Amino acid sequence: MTISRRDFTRAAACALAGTVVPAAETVHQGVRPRPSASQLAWQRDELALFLHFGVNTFTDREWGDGHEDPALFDPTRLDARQWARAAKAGGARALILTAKHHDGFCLWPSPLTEHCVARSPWRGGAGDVVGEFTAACKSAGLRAGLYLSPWDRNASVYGDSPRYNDFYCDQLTELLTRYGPIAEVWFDGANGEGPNGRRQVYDWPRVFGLVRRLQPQAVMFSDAGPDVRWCGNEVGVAGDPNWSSVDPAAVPYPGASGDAVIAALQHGDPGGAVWRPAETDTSIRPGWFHHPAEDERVKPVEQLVGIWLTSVGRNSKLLLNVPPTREGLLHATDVARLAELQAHLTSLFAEDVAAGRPLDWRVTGGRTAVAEVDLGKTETIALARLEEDIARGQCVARYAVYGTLQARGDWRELTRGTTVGYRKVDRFEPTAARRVRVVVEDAAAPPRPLRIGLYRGA
Ligand code: FUL
Repeated sequence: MTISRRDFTRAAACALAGTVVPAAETVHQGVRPRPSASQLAWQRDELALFLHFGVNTFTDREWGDGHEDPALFDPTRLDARQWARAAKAGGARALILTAKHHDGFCLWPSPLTEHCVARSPWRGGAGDVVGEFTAACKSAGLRAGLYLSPWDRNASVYGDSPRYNDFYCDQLTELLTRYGPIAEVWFDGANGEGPNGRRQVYDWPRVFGLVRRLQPQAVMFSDAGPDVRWCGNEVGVAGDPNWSSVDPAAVPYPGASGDAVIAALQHGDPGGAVWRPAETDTSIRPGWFHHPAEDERVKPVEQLVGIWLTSVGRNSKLLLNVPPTREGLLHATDVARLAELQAHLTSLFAEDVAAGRPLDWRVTGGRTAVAEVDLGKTETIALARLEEDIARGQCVARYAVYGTLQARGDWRELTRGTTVGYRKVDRFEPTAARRVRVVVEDAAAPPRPLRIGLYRGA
């Protein structure tokens, strides 16, 4: 069996070619793309938790084969409110649950399959993890998202393309009509062959159209969007540069392969006609599912802060996986780590030494500008936070930050970078400065004033 994240056929590409799945926003000729209200809300979440949970949690595997006995699924203390509490304490504003992973086991009672919670002993077969999850999100004021693996190693119709497409759309319909508002629908690019080596050709236009109809405010994630794209790796590092605009032809269908595809996912395209920001998904542990053997291998807070800087701090959103255990709870170590991450970030950004200081903004050319701020006194700074008003699009292509102690001149370069977008955070050697200058050296359009925050970084 071929098992590859990138194992999709050309036919799938053809199915998507020429398809128009309008984003919530219309793209006008000659006007730079901007986010829709849903894409903007998605980005402003900054951090979401990914919850990989299912039969794999009980078999200690990462990819199930679909032959698991549903009786294995029996979390002893499942409490979705504990997941929501930990998410809030970690500063997350949304959660995404694997309603179905590649093994095909459904965490909701689906009349379409035997491979689901209704066949398990949990809550006497009357339980519904998706229901408990969405209710917990709602009461905690968190936005709920669902992952529904296209690849299904249990469904007998998988690989019989039209029949599986019907089955998949019916499953999606259950998920998108029973549980209230769903903020994000996550389509995984991982894919393999069906029984007897049959290849499934997904009807993506139909799938995307169905989501748009049933949950118009939801964003859809996949390698190929349509609303949010994969960042191109699973190690927590968004591209540099990272444009939120893309050329949709560069990644024509979810799971398209090749170096050019990965580069397009990582970097976007300053000339791209469509707004499709990058989501950075990575796990707090080595695996996506909980494995007791990895309880000592939860990433330390310094590493999580680093991941935050290379995702949220690089114009992306961080989708951090924190998998529930066989008890159905997040592990105490992971919960503590989330709270540490939030405490660390809060202290890092506690005091903006540029706050309230007048900012002198000068456009110096068609694509260049200079911003200067007088801090009022000498400050030692080690962190710069730049932000564009992305509701109006993304412009900055290259910038440098300078500091000086003098009333005039003697500018020293503190850091430089490429794109800014929603947020760019740079750490640099702690440096004493009285005045700070941000020079926009290049932009994709006439640059608009940036928000500038400067921090001591301790
Ligand atoms: C991958 C999957 O194969 C992993 O199991 C996990 O769900 C990850 C988020 O995406 O493609």
